[in-house]
Amino acid sequence: MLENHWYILGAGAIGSLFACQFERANIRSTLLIRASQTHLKNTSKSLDVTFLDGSKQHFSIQTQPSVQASIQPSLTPLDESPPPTPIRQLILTTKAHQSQTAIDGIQSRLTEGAIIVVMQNGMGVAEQLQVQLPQCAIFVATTTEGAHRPTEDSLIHAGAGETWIGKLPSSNPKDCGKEYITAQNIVEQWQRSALSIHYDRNITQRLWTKLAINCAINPLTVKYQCNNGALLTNPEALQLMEEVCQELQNIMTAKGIHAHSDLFATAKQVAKNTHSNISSMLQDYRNHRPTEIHFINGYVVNEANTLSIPTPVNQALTLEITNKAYQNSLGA
Ligand code: KPL
Repeated sequence: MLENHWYILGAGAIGSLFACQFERANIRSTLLIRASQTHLKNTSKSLDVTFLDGSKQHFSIQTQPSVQASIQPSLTPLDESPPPTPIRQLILTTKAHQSQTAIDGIQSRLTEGAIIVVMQNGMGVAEQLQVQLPQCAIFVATTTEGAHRPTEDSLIHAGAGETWIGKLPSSNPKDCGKEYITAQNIVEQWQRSALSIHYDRNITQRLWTKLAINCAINPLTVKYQCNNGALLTNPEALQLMEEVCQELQNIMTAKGIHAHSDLFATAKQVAKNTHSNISSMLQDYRNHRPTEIHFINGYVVNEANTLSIPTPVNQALTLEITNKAYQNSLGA
């Protein structure tokens, strides 16, 4: 039986959207946020949310620091925060490259059998957590909900999407039945919210299709400094997009993962549907933040290497974006 309380680690647009939609559905949520944002006490975060129908609502979401007092050097024993509560159900919505540090901050609060749902762009983190936290049940989710935070205390739910939850193949097949039931329970609970939530028995296929789309769009928007839709009128970008998709298709075929549809056609359709979007990678680049390139194209290159499949285009893009982002960070 699931508890009616989720901790959310990663208070970006998607983490905040889930927290607010959960509150509306009477599912308790606590945002775990950096100490600098919480003044080190359990407190709450104000958010003015604009929903899809244009209606607005003010939320006060419970927050806790995402780093325990014992490993936060600036905290003194005089700190008045209550002892950290155990975490039994967690959604990880940080950027992929922030996951390890974020998890380290709360690891000692995770209970035996804690449920962790990893919901972020890119891949590799859930597999890493399966190894690092064998006592936890790791699930993965992928969402197409569109949300952004124009300011620190406002959130806009800009596009209706769908969220799919599933389990990566288990290293221990005897756990499969139990995990299937837990995944179904998570879906049933989250379906009480206004979000569209589904279970996916073959989530790997969905994750790889999403990965292919991110590989084909995100680095190219940084390379050409353009919005998603502009890639479609740039013949050089389209050529690279097609090659990236072909490399992804080769790896997926070798791994026995069937794409939902033709990857290049899907990537072009997503670029068209999100025409005026500034991709998450270009947003990170423009804000001088680290990009997710190593969990997107870089992850693909590593997987391909283990299968001895050539991925020259993904490799070149990984290198180019890494260098470009580094140069950019020097100018920050
Ligand atoms: O997921 C995205 C991202 O920006 O990370 C896409 C699908 C490219 C939409 O912008």
